[in-house]
Amino acid sequence: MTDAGGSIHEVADAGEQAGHDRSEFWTLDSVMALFDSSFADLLYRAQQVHRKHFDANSVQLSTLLSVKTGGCPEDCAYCPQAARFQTGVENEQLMSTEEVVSMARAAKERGATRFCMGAAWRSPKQRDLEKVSEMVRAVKSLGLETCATLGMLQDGQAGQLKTAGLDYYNHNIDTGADYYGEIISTRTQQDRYDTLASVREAGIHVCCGGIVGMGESRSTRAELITSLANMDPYPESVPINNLVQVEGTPLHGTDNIDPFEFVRTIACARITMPRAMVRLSAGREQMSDEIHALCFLAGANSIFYGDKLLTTGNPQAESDRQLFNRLGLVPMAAEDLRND
Ligand code: SAM
Ligand code: DTB
Ligand code: SF4
Repeated sequence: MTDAGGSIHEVADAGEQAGHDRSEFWTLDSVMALFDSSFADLLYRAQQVHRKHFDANSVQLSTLLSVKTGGCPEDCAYCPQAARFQTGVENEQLMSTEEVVSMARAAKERGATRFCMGAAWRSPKQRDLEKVSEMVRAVKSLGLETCATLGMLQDGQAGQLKTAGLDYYNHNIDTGADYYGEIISTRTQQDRYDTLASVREAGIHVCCGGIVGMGESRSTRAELITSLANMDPYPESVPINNLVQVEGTPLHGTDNIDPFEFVRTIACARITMPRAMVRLSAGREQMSDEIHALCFLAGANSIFYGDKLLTTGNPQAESDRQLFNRLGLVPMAAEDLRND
């Protein structure tokens, strides 16, 4: 044990017992104690929690597609799709349902069980929401789980997506409240919580996480995890992104996060949100096989699978298959996914 003494075990048990229906309240100090514990203690604890709730050798595969790329009016300092930054990302129109379905079919054939459609919008216009609803309906009918990330939703829009068959809505709080203003000025974190509340109310599963490696402190990372874990209930899916640095964005040139600190962030997410799918998200292309393996040991049980994220690269599907073989990991079968 480390200086954190028994506290790492006590705080972890509290969250674990909370199950998924009743969220335990996590203090920033208790999450900081997790971050500050020794790497071995933290990973041991994360594995105990992981193995209690999941098959630790099974990883869920989600494929992303940018259905509307570029030209976004927001100013998220990490994002290559913000119109105000010169990043070379072309501004494209909303894709047709036929194109989306053919990409979804290919993703399913490669083994993905969830298909996530992303749009570079501050919030969707009503006529665009209707088009995306049509895409959701078509993708769902292929037997895939559906996810969308379209920005802030107005009254009634989440309900429409639910009716179309949307299983998950991705909307990230991105970073700790103390650092949020350094990253985005065109919408507040409260705006994000409001959208998340309407998603919950509509009965859609919440996919909500953040980005690390944006120059934030450990305490900001702990604050991000604390805020996610204290949502009641906490999100069903928690994407942990490592900043993909894109030339032309304000965050290009930021010091990279220590890879072990990234692994610690995954472990803290697993311990505080025991039943969530913790997704090792953006940044895998820049990550070694060894750090991938540590992330899986730390409780990550989902990845974005396929050669592209939204506008940036992701490892080739074949190289992920090889990594899975080397580690004895298997893709999570569709029938093992939640069906509530
Ligand atoms: N426009 C919508 C929104 O922001 O809610 C949906 C698409 S947006 C690209 C989805 C998420 O991708 C962001 O919330 C952010 O967490 C993540 N993201 C965007 N650019 C990233 C980057 N360069 N590195 C890591 N994650 C990124
Ligand atoms: C999430 O948390 N990460 C994904 C998904 N949700 C939509 C997006 C990552 C985007 C990385 C930068 C890009 O490819 O444009
Ligand atoms: Fe727009 Fe989303 Fe990128 Fe922010 S993260 S600039 S809202 S596409």
